[in-house]
Amino acid sequence: DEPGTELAVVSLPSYACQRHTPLLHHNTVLIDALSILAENAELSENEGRGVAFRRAGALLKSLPQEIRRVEQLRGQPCLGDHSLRVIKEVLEDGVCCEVETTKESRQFKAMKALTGIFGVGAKTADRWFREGIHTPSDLQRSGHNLNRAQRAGVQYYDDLNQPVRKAEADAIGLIVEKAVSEVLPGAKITLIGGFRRGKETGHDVDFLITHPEEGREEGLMAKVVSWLEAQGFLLYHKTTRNSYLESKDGPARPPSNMDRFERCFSIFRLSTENERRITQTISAQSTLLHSRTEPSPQTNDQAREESSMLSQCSGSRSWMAVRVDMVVSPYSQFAFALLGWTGSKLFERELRRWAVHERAMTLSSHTLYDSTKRQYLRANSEEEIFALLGLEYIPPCGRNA
Ligand code: 8DG
Ligand code: MN
Ligand code: MN
Repeated sequence: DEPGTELAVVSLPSYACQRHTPLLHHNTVLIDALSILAENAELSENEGRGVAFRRAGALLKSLPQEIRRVEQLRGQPCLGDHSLRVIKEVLEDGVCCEVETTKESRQFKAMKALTGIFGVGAKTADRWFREGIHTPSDLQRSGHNLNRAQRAGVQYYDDLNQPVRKAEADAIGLIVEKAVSEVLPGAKITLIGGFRRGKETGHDVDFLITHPEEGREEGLMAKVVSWLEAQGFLLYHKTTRNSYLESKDGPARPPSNMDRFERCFSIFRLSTENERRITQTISAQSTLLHSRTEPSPQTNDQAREESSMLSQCSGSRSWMAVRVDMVVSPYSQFAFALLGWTGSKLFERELRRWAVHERAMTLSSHTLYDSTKRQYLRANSEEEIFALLGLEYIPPCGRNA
């Protein structure tokens, strides 16, 4: 044995929000195996099982060293019998039978391909799978009626299944910044989601928008979307208005984990030419905000035509479709929205679980409610929210659970 491999690792705290989970870690092979089983559970709508595998994976991501023997994990939380069995098998045999079988299964492959279509969730994909539809092409041939989101999802399938790179996220950031400053001077945008956690690629780009004067942000999303649409930047968008003020069940308890901000799920048309120019502009430390070099307006129909033409003669693409999420928050809720939308999804879930079980508090992307004091707690920064929860501050790069 190499020296050091038998060293017991200090036992880590069990909630992911109590520890740092870096982007780069030491147990990729084990985590990949557990992620397959988590994904399969999620696609089978077995949420509890999915979370168990995700928690086990996140624990391994937090470990400061590579695990060589399962005994090194003795005393660690979050590792159930099933996860330990998988880990042991991978360490001893290089692969885990259950993981390999899952990866190769027709159902798993089909469910992944179908839920890879924007607008298609596990329920719909499962129904289609039972009808013998296994791929997006099967779906197109089936003649099923698709909703607007799903039609866009099929149309831009290839682009949307390419990882979005940081440079592209930055290019879109400048476009959104321009849109926001045009329709409401003084409004601010923040890059959230995976890119804020330091990821170099993502499945989409997420932005949070606010204005320092409370109330000025009302109706902002519709204006931003109109501006973007008029400039030809949007291939698809669905805007949901703020339902926070109308809620009857109290702000700390929105239905499920969905929040009630004004938001927009969209697909951007990012000109690759534009991206190159913008990236150059960023490196030159200047800003696009005052230049007059937007791409010429183009209608959705033109874009669509171009898309189908280009898919026939690939290699000469001048633009790409990119998923973009935008959320607008009132200034007073900004810190909560920032914390709630930075992720990861598991980190968020762990924060809420910690709040309820360890502090008798309810955390949402709007507020923090203290059930013992029966009052809402205000906060102006993420640091303050961690402090109110009795947690050490974990910066975004440590939230990659
Ligand atoms: P990726 O895109 O890089 O693949 O990963 P990500 O950025 O971490 O995932 P995401 O799916 O874009 O979600 C970003 C964060 O936004 C994540 O922590 C969960 C959060 N989020 C949603 N939908 C909602 C919602 O309806 N309410 C709240 N509060 N948060 C949400 O995705
Ligand atoms: Mn994201
Ligand atoms: Mn998103």
